[in-house]
Amino acid sequence: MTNVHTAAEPLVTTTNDGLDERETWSRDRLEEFQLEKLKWSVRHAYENAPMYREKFDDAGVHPDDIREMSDLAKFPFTTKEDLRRAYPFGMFAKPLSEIPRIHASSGTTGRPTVVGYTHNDLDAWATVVARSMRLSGVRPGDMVHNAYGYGLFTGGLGAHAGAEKLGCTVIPMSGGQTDRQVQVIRDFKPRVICCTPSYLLTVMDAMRDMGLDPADSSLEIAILGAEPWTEPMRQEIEKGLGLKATDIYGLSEVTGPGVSGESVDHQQGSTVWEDYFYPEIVDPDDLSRTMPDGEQGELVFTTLQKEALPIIRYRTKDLSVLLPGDARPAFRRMQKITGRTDDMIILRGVNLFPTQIEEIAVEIEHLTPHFILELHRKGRMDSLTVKIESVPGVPQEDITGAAQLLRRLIKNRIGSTVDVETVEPGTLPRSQGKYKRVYDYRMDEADLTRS
Ligand code: DLL
Repeated sequence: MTNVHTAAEPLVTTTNDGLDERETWSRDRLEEFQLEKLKWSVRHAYENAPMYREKFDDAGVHPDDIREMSDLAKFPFTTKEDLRRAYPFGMFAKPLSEIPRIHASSGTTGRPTVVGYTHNDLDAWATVVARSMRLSGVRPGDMVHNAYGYGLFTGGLGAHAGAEKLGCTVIPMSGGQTDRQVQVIRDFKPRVICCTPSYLLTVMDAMRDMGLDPADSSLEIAILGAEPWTEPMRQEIEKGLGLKATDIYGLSEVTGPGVSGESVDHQQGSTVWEDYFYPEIVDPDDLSRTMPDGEQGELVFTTLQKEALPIIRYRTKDLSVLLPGDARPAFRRMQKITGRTDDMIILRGVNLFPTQIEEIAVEIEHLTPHFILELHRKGRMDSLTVKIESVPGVPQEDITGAAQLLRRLIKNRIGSTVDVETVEPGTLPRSQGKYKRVYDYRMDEADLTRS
């Protein structure tokens, strides 16, 4: 047994097979720990972050009200807007002198949200990423090609620290310069790649363009996240590269990648590191309703040990379901994210998520997984065009047939009538990180119609 230093609970024992002791706890032991840490975290937020004191006072709640985990539901939510209002450092519960690192997430609109970490927070973050990677089949001594972006985005440095902590050799590639990435994979022969699923498609295409068969690469494990992706996409990636693809989830407001990670043996949703992040599922249409495990809703997280930026009941806007543990029985899993409440497209009254289109598109022969969605407004009617690349070298009549099939399957399975436009291979923008799939021109066109 060796001792490893981690966050607020300073010493965690590591058993010889590399699991830290908490990973082997019973549910009861974990719940006891969670309650103790929740009390600490709520009090820490109240006493050191004025926004929380104000919020809790307004809601008539106090840290003393936490007697059991279910008391958390009495506390108000935290939102991205709270962080934006506090821009840049207003929600920090520690002075900057104790914060060696900041990150920020740009979001699609408005000010970025800025997050900070103490040394203990950074260590805790590395611990959860290391656990996630281990669960994905990565072992000390493996070489890890890290193509998550380094910088303000948490992906690059987060995955990097976790892989180092696990005892791997890290290639700090960051995103972009895809031809160079392919060369490095060919020459250094990493076993593991970390990047967004859409960027891995870009890398696969680049391999093919360079005359290489992606299945011949040294890669055996891909740890993919930062954006929604579907089971058919997993199969496409696994088949193309001849590897196992696992999911990693996280968000900067809660820590970064590693809030949960998926077991390579099960590939059935990712294990939430509940000793650091307490998950709840709430009904997005009635936030006062906490949903039981097994039911879908919006994920909400409370940090249990974070020092620099404690987060109480953060509304992620991500839709998921909490499930019983698999590889780490005490820790619940979350089902793969199907979409964000923000990404939901309402097309003439029918709700749809880009992932539903991905699921169908990836299965159709002669079409590639490269597609974007364009929303237009024609008069009073909204319309959705799926622009999708065809496979190189396929005769036009087969491409037309594939486009018709896609249109029909979307109508049958989702209930929406869409336009499908196939485009030449290689003409849509390629992902360099998080892929922007939806282009919404409806507001511009509504303005044009009015003027
Ligand atoms: O994307 C952290 C991360 C980096 C996770 C690398 C995994 C790998 P943000 O930039 O703050 O942080 O974006 C967080 O990305 O609320 C989800 O909507 C989405 N997201 C993250 N991981 C997944 C995933 C990072 N595995 C937002 N599946 C989250 C689906 C994901 N969506």
